[in-house]
Formats: sequence, structure tokens, C-alpha cells
Amino acid sequence: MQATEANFDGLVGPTHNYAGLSFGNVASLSNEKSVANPKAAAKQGLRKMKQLADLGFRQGVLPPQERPSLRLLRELGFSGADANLIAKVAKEAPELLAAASSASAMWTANAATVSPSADTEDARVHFTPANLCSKLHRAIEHESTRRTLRTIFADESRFAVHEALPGTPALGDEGAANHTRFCSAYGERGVEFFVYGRSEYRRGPEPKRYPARQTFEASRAVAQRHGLADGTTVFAQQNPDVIDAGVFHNDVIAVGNATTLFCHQLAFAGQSAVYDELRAKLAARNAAFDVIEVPDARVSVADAVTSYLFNSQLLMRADGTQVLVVPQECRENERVAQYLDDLVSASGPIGEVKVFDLRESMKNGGGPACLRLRVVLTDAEREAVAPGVWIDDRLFGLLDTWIDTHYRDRLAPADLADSQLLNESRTALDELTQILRIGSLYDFQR
Ligand code: SUG
Repeated sequence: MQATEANFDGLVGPTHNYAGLSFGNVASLSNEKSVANPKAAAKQGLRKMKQLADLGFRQGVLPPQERPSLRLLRELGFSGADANLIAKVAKEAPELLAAASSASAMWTANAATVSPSADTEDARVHFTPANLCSKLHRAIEHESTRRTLRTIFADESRFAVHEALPGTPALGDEGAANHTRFCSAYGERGVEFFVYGRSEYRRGPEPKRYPARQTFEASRAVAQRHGLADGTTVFAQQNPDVIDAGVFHNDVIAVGNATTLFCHQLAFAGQSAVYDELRAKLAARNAAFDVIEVPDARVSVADAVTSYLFNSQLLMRADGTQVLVVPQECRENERVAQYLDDLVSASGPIGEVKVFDLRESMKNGGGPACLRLRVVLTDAEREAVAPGVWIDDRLFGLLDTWIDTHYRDRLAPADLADSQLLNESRTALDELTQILRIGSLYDFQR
């Protein structure tokens, strides 16, 4: 079956800010309380979508969630009219207001894990929204994520959108950030690679300093409910030492696509056995497997974490060569820049590097790969996707103007107390559902 990969990027929401909410994510912690520019953040992301669409890649957009989440604050016992409630939380529990206000749904690599129809038992595309239960501000995303996915991938004969796994430490699930699919061609059955940080029940090494957000048990459950046969899966553990160095998701240290895995030398526990299993399972599908392993001596884990070299997108061009989409921070690190120059001249599977300014998102630990959810679709499946979410010149123009109309260019932590932000966001999101032609999506519209 003919199929292609589409990327669905999260549109940055109007409340984008730096609240230092993610212990273990170095950028989030080090930029806590700095002043954000939501307008620039949204435009940087939109520009990436547009440029990739212009290069011929299928590019869709996923809408932001409603923030601040009054629903969370009411669940936590605050009450009263919206404006009074916000004022009260701002005074009594600013950390909860920050959690309720995060625009973190922009990082759609954490929205869900997706298995293409070629891999699944019932030949539907399966989505499991990630419970993101290790952080409060992220654990509140999955219900709305499910609703959004059900709206955009509505045809149940082609798409199965599951509920998130129960949100408990044993089943911590962070979605596609810890999932990669390898294949000879997108429409052929592939091998799905699930990477976890720790196991709840099997004894094994764990990080000591920072939390491991994904468990083996969660990865296995996702594979199970997606109906992936044994030969279709490989499970591997992240090297716990790199989690302690700030690699809070596997996509901070590895990226893969088609038959290529691009990763750091220290990414996985038992790294060579992981390669062997991937190679063997791909060979059984007549698929090759190339590893581009970056030696620690050339790019240290610390350099990988600050530059986000591996939080890149590996995109297949029509001619079969791949483009690596990296953040500008890779150019600003001499060792990483030199490595990339050598990589491209080495005439391997990666033929070109494209550099993007995603500074606003990067300061919260979100690079190019965090901002996108990959969905492999056959032609018929693509036809069944809500038509208004595909980026083209027209939609780009509409969204660019929409951002100009509704977004602030400055948002400091103290501004979260301004209840006007809620009204501004609702006005913006209400208009957005019309632009994307997705009907009434948000609670406030229902
Ligand atoms: O979950 N940052 C996000 C970044 C997610 C990156 N995603 C991937 N690697 N796929 C997180 O840690 C920071 C928010 C703040 O501090 O204001 C934050 O949530």
C-alpha cells in the first residue's frame, strides 16, 4: 500500500510562558521566570510548518488547548466567577496558576503514540493519547488531546483513538517522544521501537537524579492495544545516566526514520543488543537498518542536551535522501556544527541539514521534533482527515494574521494573574476553530 508520513505540529498557544515546571528538563528550569514572547513563539513554529510544506512534505496543524484551565483550578477547590478565581489562585497558589496556564500542548510529540495501519492487526491507524502523568501541567492535556484527535481523525473505520492509559507512576506514558518507527517503505509493515526510562515491576537500573517519565509497562500496553504483533516491536531502555544528564525523553538523544537511526553513543542501555534486535526484525521484513551513532568524543551528552542535535526531524524526500531539520542552537555550538558539516559531506543517508529558529520553544526544552506528531497515512486515510488542518499558502496566511491579531508579544510570570488573558485566549481559539473548520472543540464553546 502506498503511504506517506505527515507531520502535525502543535500551534503555540497564547499563554506560552516560562514557569520552570519541568524538573529534569534543563532548559525549562534554567529559563524559569524569564519573559516569553507568545507571538514570536507561534510565528517561529508556523514558519517551520510552512517551509516544510513548501518543500513538499505533508504538514498539518493541531490547535492549542484552552488555557488557563479553569477546569483544573475548579477541580482543585477554587471557586467563584472566572476573574475572581484567577485573582485568588494568583495570590494563594501561583504555582497552580502556572500549571493551569502552560501552553505545553504545543509539543505534540507528547500528544500521543501513533501506529500506522500497515502495522496494526485491524489495519486502522491507532492513536493513544499520552497520560503525561509525571507533570501536573501536562497530565491535564490528554482529555482535550483525545477530543482533538477524534475531531481530526474522525472516521472510525480508519482511525482508532484510544483513551489515555491510567495516569499512575507505573504507567507513565509520554507518547511519540519515546517511539520511533522503522520500515522499508511507509506503507509496508514496519518495526516500532518503544523506549522507556524505567520499569515499575522488573528490577533494573533507574536514574538517580531526575525522573524517568516513561515506563516499560506503559510502552508495552500501548503496543498491545494498538494490536502490534511480536515481530513488529522492539522495547529498549534509555541509558539512566543520560536521563540524569537532562535527557528527559528519548527524542532528546535519538531520532529515527525509515531505515535510519541517528543517535548518540550513550542513548540506550545495552546499545549494541538494541541495534541487533532492530536489525534482525527489520531484516525479517527485507528492510535494511543503518545506524549513525555519534561518538561521545565528538558530541558530549551535555552538548546534545543544549544544542538539541537529536531533537531533529528526519524527513524523507521524494528522491529517497533524508533531510535533518535542526534548531539554530546546533549552529551555535561549534562541535555540533562541525559534526553536522561532516555528516552531510559523508554521503550517507542524510543529505541535507535545514536550520530553524525555534528559540521560544527551545527555552522550554522543545525543539523541532517535540513540536510535531508523525502520522503515516495511506492516500485514502489522508482523504479522511479533517481537510481544514493542512498547511498551505492560504492557511498559513490566515494563521499568521490570526496570531498578529490575538497574541501578546510579552508574557511575564506575573501576567498570568491577568484574567484578561483568559478572554483573549478564548476569543482567539473561537476564531481558530472557524479557520480550521473543526466545529466547536473547546468546553467554552459547548
Ligand atoms: O514536558 N516543557 C516540556 C517540553 C516537552 C518536550 N517534548 C519532547 N521532548 N518531545 C516538558 O518538559 C516546560 C514548561 C515550563 O517550564 O513552563 C515544559 O513543559
